[in-house]
Amino acid sequence: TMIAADKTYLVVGLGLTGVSCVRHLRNQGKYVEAMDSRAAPPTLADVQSEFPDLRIHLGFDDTVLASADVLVMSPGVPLADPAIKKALDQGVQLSSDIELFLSEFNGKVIAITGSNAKSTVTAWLGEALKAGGQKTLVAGNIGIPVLETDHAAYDVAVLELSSFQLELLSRVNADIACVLNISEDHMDRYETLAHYVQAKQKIYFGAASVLYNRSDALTQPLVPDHVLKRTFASDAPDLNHYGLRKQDGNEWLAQGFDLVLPVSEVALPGGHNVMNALAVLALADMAGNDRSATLTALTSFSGLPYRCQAIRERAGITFINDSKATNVGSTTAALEGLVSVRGANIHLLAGGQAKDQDLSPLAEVIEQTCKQVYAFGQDRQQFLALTDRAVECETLSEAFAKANANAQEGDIVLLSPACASFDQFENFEHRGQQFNQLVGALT
Ligand code: UMA
Ligand code: ADP
Repeated sequence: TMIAADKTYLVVGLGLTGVSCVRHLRNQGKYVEAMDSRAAPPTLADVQSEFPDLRIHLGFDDTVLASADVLVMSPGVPLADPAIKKALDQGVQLSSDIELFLSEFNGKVIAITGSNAKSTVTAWLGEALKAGGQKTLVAGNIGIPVLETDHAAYDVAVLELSSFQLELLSRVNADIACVLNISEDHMDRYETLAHYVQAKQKIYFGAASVLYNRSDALTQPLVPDHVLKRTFASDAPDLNHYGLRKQDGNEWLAQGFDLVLPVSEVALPGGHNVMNALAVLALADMAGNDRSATLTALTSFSGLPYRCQAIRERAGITFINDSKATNVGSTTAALEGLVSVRGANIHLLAGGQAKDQDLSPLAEVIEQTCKQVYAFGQDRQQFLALTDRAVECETLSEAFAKANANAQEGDIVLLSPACASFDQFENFEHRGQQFNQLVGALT
């Protein structure tokens, strides 16, 4: 007798996402093959030992792509890749880990994107919801593939979604969707800023409620009237919305006219983190979280590593690790936040892969905040062209040695590269670890 053949799922990309997809689909008894564009993806040996009978195709192959029923795409593979595009044009179905997750998960979904602050807000909100007694899954672009854990065990999922992950979805149908902010990033993958914004805006498709940044027009959703809308920004808020209010010389996080928490009690430093705290407050309220649990999280969260993290003070010099700053917006936030507390005495280590972004907005803030810039990595010439305060270095360790030699008591040595790390490191964590080792080795 004939057995109706099940669909063939072709997992494209063998990074964290791809491996989680292979595992998940196999657990469900699906027929899976895998493909990676690289001759030797770094995970290959591990994947082969975990799935000895998995067919793995190295190099994109038009015939294999066309004969699959579903492509389960990884975010690091551009949909515009000619081989992928051809298969999709021929009618092969598009899917992804996030799409599979959304189709299976029964709990509440809170979806968060933005050019910066995604991971911080996602993790912070996760803490607030857990403190409020909700079984909370925190996953996505933050570094935990959504299919990695058994999602049946959770009431609510807080998902950090990148523009690459959003591109792979049609309707997200989130209970709450949020775009935190938009500034230029990933211009090596997008033709224009408008294409990047369009990918971010997909997060609002089908949402029951939305939160956006009312001082950032690009975050504003085009959604039907019945969708509940809340906003946050640093100005005084209208009824039900979130912002800052002054009373008796003190600044407060506020909802409408209600003062909620003094800004001085927010756990993380810097004006950008006050905005992040407002977003967490708003999202937690929208999720029906207990307010006192939210306040506990807002005042006690210890932050994530490699985001403007003070590592050490030695001989009066403070070393700060902001390796996660991979674009102009995040480096600007670090420089502006630090200058407001410590003055214009920053030695900035920057460089790597500039991803075709326009670095020119950095010129002025560097003038106002930095004593010197130490430009390293692949696109260092772009920093040297930007400011006469920049000196050329090949590597991070050379940049660090020069900065440390020049820094005086009261100065800050800041790693905030405004670039991706992939020219000289595995990822931003690896770059951050190297900075910490250099700091730790100082005697
Ligand atoms: N690659 C190939 N060929 C392939 C597949 C991948 O060359 O066939 C390359 C990609 O170009 C990329 C690298 O391999 O340089 C990793 O890509 P991937 O899609 O395999 O990545 P994963 O390991 O699955 O990790 C992804 C996210 N990575 C990217 O979007 C590039 C991780 O975000 C995320 O944490 C993880 O899924 C879990 O959801 C990282 C990231 O850099 C932190 N994200 C970008 C950002 O935040 O700016 C968007
Ligand atoms: P993402 O996940 O979007 O990359 P992170 O929370 O990991 O966001 O932070 C990335 C970088 O952006 C860090 O350098 C951090 O200090 C900076 N950052 C955090 N919040 C903001 C904000 N509201 N505006 C600008 N930069 C921010």
